[in-house]
Amino acid sequence: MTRNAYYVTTAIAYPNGEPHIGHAYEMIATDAMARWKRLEGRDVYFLTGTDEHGIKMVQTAEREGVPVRDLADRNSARFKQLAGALNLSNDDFIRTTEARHYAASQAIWNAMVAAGDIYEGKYEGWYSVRDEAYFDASELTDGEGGRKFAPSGAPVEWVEEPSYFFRLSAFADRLLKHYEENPDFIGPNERRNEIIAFVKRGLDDVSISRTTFDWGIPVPDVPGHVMYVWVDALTNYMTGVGYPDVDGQMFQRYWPADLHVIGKDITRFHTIYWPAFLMSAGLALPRKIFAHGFITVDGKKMSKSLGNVIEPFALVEEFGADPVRYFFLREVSFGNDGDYSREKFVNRNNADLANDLGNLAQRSLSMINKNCEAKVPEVGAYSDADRALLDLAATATARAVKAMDEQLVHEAVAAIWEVVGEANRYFAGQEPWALKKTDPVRMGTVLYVTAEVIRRVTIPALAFIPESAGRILDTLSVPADKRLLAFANDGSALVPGTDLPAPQPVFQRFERTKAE
Ligand code: ME8
Repeated sequence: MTRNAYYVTTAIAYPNGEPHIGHAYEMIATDAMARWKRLEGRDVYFLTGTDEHGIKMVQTAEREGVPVRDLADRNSARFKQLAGALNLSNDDFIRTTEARHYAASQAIWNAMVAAGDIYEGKYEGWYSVRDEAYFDASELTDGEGGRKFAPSGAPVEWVEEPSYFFRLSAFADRLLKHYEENPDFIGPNERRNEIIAFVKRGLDDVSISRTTFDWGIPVPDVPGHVMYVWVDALTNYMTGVGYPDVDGQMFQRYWPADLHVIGKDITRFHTIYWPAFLMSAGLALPRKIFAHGFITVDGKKMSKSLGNVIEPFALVEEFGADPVRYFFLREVSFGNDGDYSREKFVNRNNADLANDLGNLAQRSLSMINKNCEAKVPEVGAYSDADRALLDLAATATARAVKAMDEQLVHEAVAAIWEVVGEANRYFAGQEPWALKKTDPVRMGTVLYVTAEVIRRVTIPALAFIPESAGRILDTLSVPADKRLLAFANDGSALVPGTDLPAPQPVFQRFERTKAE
């Protein structure tokens, strides 16, 4: 029997600044997947949160002249607020500064010690604070004044410290075997190929403790050492389901995770370090890690100096959560980089939401309200066009299910909106307003088919634009317990004679230039 539980996570963001549009994007996409699995009837657990330790947090706090805990509290609250603003359906929000997470991180550390995979040594090397990684001298480039830079362009400094190491080098073969036997473990394929090539070159052991600062989780029984932030960060996924209580209900039910959604820059940590830590600790590996691309603004990398940073709160405030969600889900091929521009945003919103879905729902439902006593119309005989449209909706949902299983969110949205487009052509072609006098029975059938197709597309749309889709289903009097994909078919079609409330417009048009 395939299990019904489904555990999905986002990466946990660093709260060393305000959330940006890249963070919002990852939240939106992961939420769409979580909601989709719920629509499929799965028992979903969805975790997001903040990654609050590490040198970056310490340095930002120093620059701002605030205690690091205050910085973490302030910005973590903003991420939590963003989850609310974007209408995320997360079941928990984890902070790595919580006591439960200390317990989990120390437990996995102890398990790796017991397995003989942690040893004491000394670390010296070129370290980039921004990348949080040491680099080989051969990877560095020389800059002005003898300074050296990592491949990312971040400056590096020579660091020497006593450190504990994780025996990652011993895991290369086991990891390669795992990738081989589980071809879906890393997605998309491009990332999988990169990782396999990287691991095949051999792995170095990793330094996993720090002594130069104390903002971290203490290494058990070793005063003066805190864990390297990635050891504790990755462990959050297990803390969220009750680790170290491996016999507990939550861990039994949800671990291993079905899907970690992350950005492409942190693929190595998730597909090399994380499975190796888990293998060492004797724990099951997540089923899949999927890396999405990066969001640029007007074709450029977002940066404070370019002044093109798009503030997710400002977007939601101006446009509302659903148009923002829709834009990113539909416009960006999940797994590839994507671009935000106001023009593209407004075009998408106006075409797909305000015109195609919004106008169709408003026009057809207003006609029903006026001409069919505000009840689901009676149906005459179906024409070929009626059947073709209803069938198209069924196949589109099936295509969307398949696409969502492969994290091709944009394809799932496109499949559903293809039906919306077809329904518009159908409505315009059938001209129900002209049938009013000539053939009222046929008019009722056309309005019925239109309303029924709106129901069929709006159920899957609940994953993408939950609030608006919910309001459309309200105006179709679809009961709450019938809002699952299993009901988006013939057997649960609208019942003629059902009372319908007066329709209210659900979407808005926006202007390409912002009013000052
Ligand atoms: O990496 N477009 O935190 P983070 C799309 N704490 N996604 C982006 C992005 C952009 N422009 N910029 C960042 C961390 N992201 C760690 C994660 S997980 C155990 C620890 C994504 O705040 C990024 O790829 O730098 C990552 O998945 C997430 O936002 C958090 O990034």
